[in-house]
Amino acid sequence: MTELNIVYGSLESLLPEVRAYVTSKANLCRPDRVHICDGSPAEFKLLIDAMERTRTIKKLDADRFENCWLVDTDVRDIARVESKTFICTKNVDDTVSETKYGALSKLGNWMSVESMDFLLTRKRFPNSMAGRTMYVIPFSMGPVGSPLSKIGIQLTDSAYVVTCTRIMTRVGKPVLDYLQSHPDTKFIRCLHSVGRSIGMMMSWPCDPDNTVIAHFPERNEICSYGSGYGGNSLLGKKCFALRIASTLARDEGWLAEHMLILGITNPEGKKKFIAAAFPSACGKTNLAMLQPTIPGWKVECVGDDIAWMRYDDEGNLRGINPEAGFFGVAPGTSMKTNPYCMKSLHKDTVFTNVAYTSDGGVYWEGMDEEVDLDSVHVTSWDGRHWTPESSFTAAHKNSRFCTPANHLETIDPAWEDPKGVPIAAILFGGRRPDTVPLVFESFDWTHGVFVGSSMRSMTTAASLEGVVKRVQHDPFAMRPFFGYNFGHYVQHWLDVGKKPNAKLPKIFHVNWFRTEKVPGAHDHNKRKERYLWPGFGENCRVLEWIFRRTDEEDVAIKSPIGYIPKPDALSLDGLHEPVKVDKLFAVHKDEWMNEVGKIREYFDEQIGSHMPKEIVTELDKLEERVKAM
Ligand code: SAT
Ligand code: MN
Repeated sequence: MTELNIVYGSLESLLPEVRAYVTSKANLCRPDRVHICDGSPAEFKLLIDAMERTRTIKKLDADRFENCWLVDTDVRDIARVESKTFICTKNVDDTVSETKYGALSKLGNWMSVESMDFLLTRKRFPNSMAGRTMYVIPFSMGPVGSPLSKIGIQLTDSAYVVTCTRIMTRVGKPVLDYLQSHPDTKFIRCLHSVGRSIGMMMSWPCDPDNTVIAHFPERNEICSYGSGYGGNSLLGKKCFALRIASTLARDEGWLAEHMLILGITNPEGKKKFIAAAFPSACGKTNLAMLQPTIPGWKVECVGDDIAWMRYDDEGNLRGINPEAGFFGVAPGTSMKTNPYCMKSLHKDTVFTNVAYTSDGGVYWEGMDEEVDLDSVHVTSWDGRHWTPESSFTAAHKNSRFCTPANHLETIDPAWEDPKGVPIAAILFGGRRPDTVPLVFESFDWTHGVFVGSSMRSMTTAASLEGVVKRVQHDPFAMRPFFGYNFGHYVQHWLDVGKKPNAKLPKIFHVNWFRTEKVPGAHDHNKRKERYLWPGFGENCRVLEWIFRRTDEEDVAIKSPIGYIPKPDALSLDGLHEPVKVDKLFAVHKDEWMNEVGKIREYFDEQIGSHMPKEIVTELDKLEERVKAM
């Protein structure tokens, strides 16, 4: 064992258990230096210097962008890699279901603890940090000290990861102080290295061929090798706050979900909180920051990606946003679609894989009104000269902004309340061009859990494997994020609903993305479709209906799939263009027979006997109602 070369902070500031973790991993990964993060401005300067030396980072025009930075990654390291993401448990059964046909479900990717340990400690991590600094980041998911929060220690050899983690979580001294005064606190061990091979670029080392992201829920550990991007490397996010946290939540009786939380206030000043689960890159950020178009209503943002929810003593399900920043998809974000967000991106923001303009700004698809393309040159994310006529995109489709939550004008006053906010409604949703109406309400909790279990959505660029467009099953928008067997997860949701004196949120399904064919477009190669609903700020009209339903207002009628708005119950006054309400809410027998078939096939093929009986019964009941149409 060699002496560690500590260049910042001191080992003594760490609890003995943390120190032992740092030492053992440093001995495996062999960094040249160790830096213990305190979260200070001085440290920030060191990180920026380090990234400027490797030409990883570019400063944006300081007149318009205060302390804003641009990073371009290796072209092979641009999204989460689901096929290389594993959950490692003693029993296979704890992670994946055996399906009706005896195969292993694709919901959850299992590898044995022994095989993964061998791979990581013998093949991947030895010497993986040679020549680099190992940063030790003490971080808290959720406000430091909140009973709903959890602590992690991330070790990483990427200054970029430290910089983003400082935005996305609470890091450094307050966390170390908390640990010192609460030495029994359980912490999650998070090891990350960009890898031994430096790839093609000095500015973005990575090892894409050997990337592996492993979770060990039984020992509260995450190990990620080979990628520096997003959910692969910011381990507090999907790895900890969803995969590991979902198993903690199962054991401790709460919920860790892929959900935004927003606060909505009606013109009379009454406020409610809504949580909503959509797959990655389906508009959670836009909904969380929505600017209502109907007068008198206000929407404020608690979080845009992850919700941790737990009952309080009065039986209210209360949620916190465990994160402290937004890691949002850039393309499509504009003054038209998300004005509050756009305004907050001018300070303390790190952009990754967006395009660069010759006047020191940024550009991405959708920003056409913000950037005068006639007066600037645009360099695409991968370094090519770009014009609107180019055959490639300026920004990568999964390019991101990483920005502090407290810069948002509409951040909710209660967003850091350690008690969390009471959740009145839960929304599920996805991108569905057909079949699914704009909104429907489940009949009860069990039916709502069925609705979450049977969600489907169009693939997006948030995953490396999501390039081919198709509708895929994405139960609870958690498909890539389950920390344990999906059948057990559904059972946990049912159990949560059975808690005595629980004030259960109502469960809804929304679909902003239903389309109709444009008349006259017969050419199959150019099948043109148009959205039936304007979306964005106008989605507040749907939220208004949901708000009224949580007050038990008589504004719904029964359909075979759930309650839908009574005719005229959805406020449509002031819409710029008339909408075709009939088409938006149509429930077609043939489409739903097909849907039922797809869901049954999925349940059989992916969940098998692990699916709770109550959920299969819900599917049978749906089929009967649809058949009777
Ligand atoms: O890359 S992340 O996993 O952080 C973002 C997402 O896919 O939702
Ligand atoms: Mn997400």
